[in-house]
Amino acid sequence: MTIFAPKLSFKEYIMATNRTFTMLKPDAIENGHMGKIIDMIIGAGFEIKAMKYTRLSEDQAKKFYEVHSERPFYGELVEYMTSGPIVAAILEKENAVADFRALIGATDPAEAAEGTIRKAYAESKGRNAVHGSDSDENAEIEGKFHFAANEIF
Ligand code: IDP
Ligand code: MG
Repeated sequence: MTIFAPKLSFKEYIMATNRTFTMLKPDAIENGHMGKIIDMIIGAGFEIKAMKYTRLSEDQAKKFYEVHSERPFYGELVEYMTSGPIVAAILEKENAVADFRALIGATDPAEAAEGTIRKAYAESKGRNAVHGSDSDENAEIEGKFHFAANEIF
């Protein structure tokens, strides 16, 4: 990756590398873990730049997980992600994407390390409590998918 990536100003580039996007998924809300998970996120040094309690429409969930549309679990994933409210948030911290993926742990809670959010709160590989962007590019796309410019601080 080049420092001065096309279409990004230097300021935007710096911002992008320090931000990630998360969702507390329907199982986390349903199981009463919202407050504890937000507490873990803040305790790990992430600053909340945008946050909303909302519910994904079927169209939104399909679009958000479009990259998985050919996978056998896509239908189940869309159904689950629209089954109840979520919390969407943009988080800021140095090295945000990688540090947040470390905080949430492996996709399957059976493989997630001790001390991670998924180890503590995920039910299964599908119902795994929390989403975390996998790259700076996706963090920006996913953040913009959920928030208007005037909702981001
Ligand atoms: P990630 O959330 O750790 O990045 P991905 O492989 O990108 O994991 O999958 C996206 C989401 O799809 C997972 O968080 C999980 O909710 C769901 N998912 C992934 N693999 C499976 C599976 O094998 N069965 C059911 N759901 C799955
Ligand atoms: Mg992923």
